Amino acid sequence: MKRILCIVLSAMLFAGTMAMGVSAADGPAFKVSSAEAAPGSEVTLTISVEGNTGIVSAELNVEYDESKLEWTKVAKGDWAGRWDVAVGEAITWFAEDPMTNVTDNGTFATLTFKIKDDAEIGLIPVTVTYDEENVYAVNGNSYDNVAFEVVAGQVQVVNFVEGGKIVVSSPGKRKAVGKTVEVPVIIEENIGIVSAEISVGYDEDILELAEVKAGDFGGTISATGNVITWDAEDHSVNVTQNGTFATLVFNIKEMADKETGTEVTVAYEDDKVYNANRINVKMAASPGTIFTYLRGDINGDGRVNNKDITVLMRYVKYLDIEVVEEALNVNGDEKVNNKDITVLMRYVKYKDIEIN
Ligand SMILES: [Ca+2]
Ligand SMILES: [Ca+2]
Repeated sequence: MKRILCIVLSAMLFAGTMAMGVSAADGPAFKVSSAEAAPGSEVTLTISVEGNTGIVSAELNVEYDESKLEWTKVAKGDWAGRWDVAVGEAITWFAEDPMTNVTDNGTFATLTFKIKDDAEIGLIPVTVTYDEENVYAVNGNSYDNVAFEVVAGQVQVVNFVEGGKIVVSSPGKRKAVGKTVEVPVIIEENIGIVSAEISVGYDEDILELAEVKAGDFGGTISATGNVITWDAEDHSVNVTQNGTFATLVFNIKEMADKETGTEVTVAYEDDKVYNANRINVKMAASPGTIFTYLRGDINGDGRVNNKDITVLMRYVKYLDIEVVEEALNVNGDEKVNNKDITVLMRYVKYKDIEIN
């Protein structure tokens, strides 16, 4: 009998998508909502009433696949009256006043299920059934059955969970061509991972990835080319901390666009970031931007020449001209003053010293 019911339900579900919109408008319906989650997690579904023409009682049986779902909680809905709700039992409601039909729509009950750890990826139908004698309205002294359509819901079992962010930091200041820049890759709002393989993207004409330093996540971390691989010490225990995952050290080879800088991105394949249950973790990834400058290029035109000396002289005297601030302190001491002008003059003319 149960097997037959299952087949009938599957068929209903198949036709469900097309029939759904129509059914609600046509007349009274019990509608089960749908949800999506990974094995091991909980989902909450509602049984709602639509198109109610008036009833004084309803008793619904919850139908689901017990090999894939574990029913963990049930809560009564919005209506006043007498309720009898318990996990694994039929949900029973009687109107407060047996003489007055309730015509409200809305939530009849809320069901919580845990998706079993070994549930396969796919759809699990969840629906309700009722004995026609158990859903009825009052008409004077007679209690008449009311036919409700049932719209099944479903739990979509997926192999991923969403949460957390991988953020590439952006250095606050412009960095000089020829020097190195450290770019921390930060994990925020971590929902728990045990392994991550992340590739770093950057403009190879401008940057060269010189080194990847381990962050604060413990376990083992290594880098091959632009791919960083991290594994927790124990693959059965999620690491949920936040903070620096790794620090990228780049050599700056060339000037980046003065206005837009150069981007450093992170990306990963779906199955390369996962948690202790071997469920993929989908994290948002956001890039960082590095702005660069040429040492001695005070006016930011991409060349180092006499104009920079003039602009620096004017800046030191009048402070009334736009400059590349990071380039001003030519000799690298504490101040921007005449000494910087002198050093820049020598640098432009003879190129026989290092400048900042
Ligand atoms: Ca210049
Ligand atoms: Ca100085």
